[in-house]
Amino acid sequence: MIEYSSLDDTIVAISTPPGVGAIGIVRLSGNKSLTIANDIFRGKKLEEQKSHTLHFGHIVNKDSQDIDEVVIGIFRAPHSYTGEDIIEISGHGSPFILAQILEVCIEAGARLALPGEFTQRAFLNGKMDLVQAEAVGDLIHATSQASHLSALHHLKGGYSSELNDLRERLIHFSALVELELDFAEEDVEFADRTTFRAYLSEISKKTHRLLDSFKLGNAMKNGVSVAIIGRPNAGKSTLLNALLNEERAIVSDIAGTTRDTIEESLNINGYLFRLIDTAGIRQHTDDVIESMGIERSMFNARKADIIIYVKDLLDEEESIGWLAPYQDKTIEVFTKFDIYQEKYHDQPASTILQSGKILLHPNHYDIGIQQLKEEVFKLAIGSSVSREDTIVTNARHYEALKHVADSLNDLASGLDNGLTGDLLALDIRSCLYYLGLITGKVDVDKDVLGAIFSSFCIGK
Ligand SMILES: Nc1nc2c(ncn2[C@@H]2O[C@H](COP(=O)(O)OP(=O)(O)OP(=O)(O)O)[C@@H](O)[C@H]2O)c(=O)[nH]1
Ligand SMILES: [Mg+2]
Repeated sequence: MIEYSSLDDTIVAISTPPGVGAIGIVRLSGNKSLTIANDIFRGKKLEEQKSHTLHFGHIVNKDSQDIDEVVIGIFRAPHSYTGEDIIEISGHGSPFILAQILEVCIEAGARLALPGEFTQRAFLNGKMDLVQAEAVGDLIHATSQASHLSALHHLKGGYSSELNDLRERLIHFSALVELELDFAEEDVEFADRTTFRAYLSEISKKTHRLLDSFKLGNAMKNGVSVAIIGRPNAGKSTLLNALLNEERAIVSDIAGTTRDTIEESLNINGYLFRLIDTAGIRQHTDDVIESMGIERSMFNARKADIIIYVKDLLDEEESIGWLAPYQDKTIEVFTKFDIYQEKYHDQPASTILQSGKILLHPNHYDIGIQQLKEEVFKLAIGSSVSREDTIVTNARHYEALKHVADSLNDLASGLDNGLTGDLLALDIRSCLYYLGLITGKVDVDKDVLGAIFSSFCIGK
């Protein structure tokens, strides 16, 4: 875990990813950035240059030997990402050269940055709140259009301003209640209880909307896991391949073909879905490897956000009873309708198809697959929360919001029961505290900060 570091040091890191590239960037932040850069740079005197300017020159080692031809960018405090003096050295993108530039920066007095330390400084220097800092991490790790858009919305401060609005209105009421306490003997009421009660219902509704959005937020950020489950030979791997539109899994008429789980990503309407093909589940098997695969399938089914249960229409055996508790997250798909029709003389699909179930026919597989994608999307994302709304994507925020909802509840019943001002003030404070935890307006535990920033990459 990252140490809560001192802001006095000047930190340095390679900010571009490891490996060979056209250019690579070494970044310095801190009050000695300009002096350090000046010491190792042959070109204009950097300390005399204006902010937001670029300068061509050479980086040299302590024996004055050239390391690289570079362009240096100057961003002076407070108008920089971290709020401190920042120097960006753009050199040639060779890991060897960049490591040497890093080394001379350290020799000249910089310290190697910890993961996320640049962003941590931006937070500590008040350039962004905690929600925005976390959004930077989410932006870097965004893997789909949905996660990208939501991280951007958080980074721009949309979410923060919504939370701050809630906080400010609570603070206003809290101030009035506290004022009443100062005039306790006079029995005055500055804070209008009826207005406040109405306002409480409003913020409680907002909080619950944010809490509800977490299902979608989690799906945006981490993707939705979809386990493809069914008996051996039902056509699970065939279905996976069709969804992915590539021959990813081995398909054969031998039962037990898939033995280990196969995981692949699929993008539906800009959201990431993680499809997991599993070994066919049958109750009795003596094959040790197969039974291990089956156990894993059951585990995946339990863990998955959504289950696609694949059933061969000709398979007479009972469907798998243990899936019953997961009915709400299960979509049933029938396969081998072509063989079924042959056997039962062109039975129309309507005779076996009930609503909400999907039939795959090899002659128009595409239609069934499209329908299945829509069902999966509907089940996972739903339509309760619009994408334009603020969406909670972070488990830490979700936990804090649950506490906010609880303390709002306590406050409301306190008001309804005519609780005295001093006790109301306590509940308001608890509510404000949990709201403040999300944006970092109150002192956030150092370990929590450490955990947040250590998940960033070095150089960010
Ligand atoms: N006729 C017909 N054959 C199908 C259909 N779907 C799958 N198959 C065939 O059924 C056999 C089994 O398909 P797989 O996709 O390997 O089945 P699985 O469920 O992955 O099987 P395991 O991995 O053994 O659990 C293959 O020969 C497929 O070509 C279908 O709709 N109609
Ligand atoms: Mg298979």
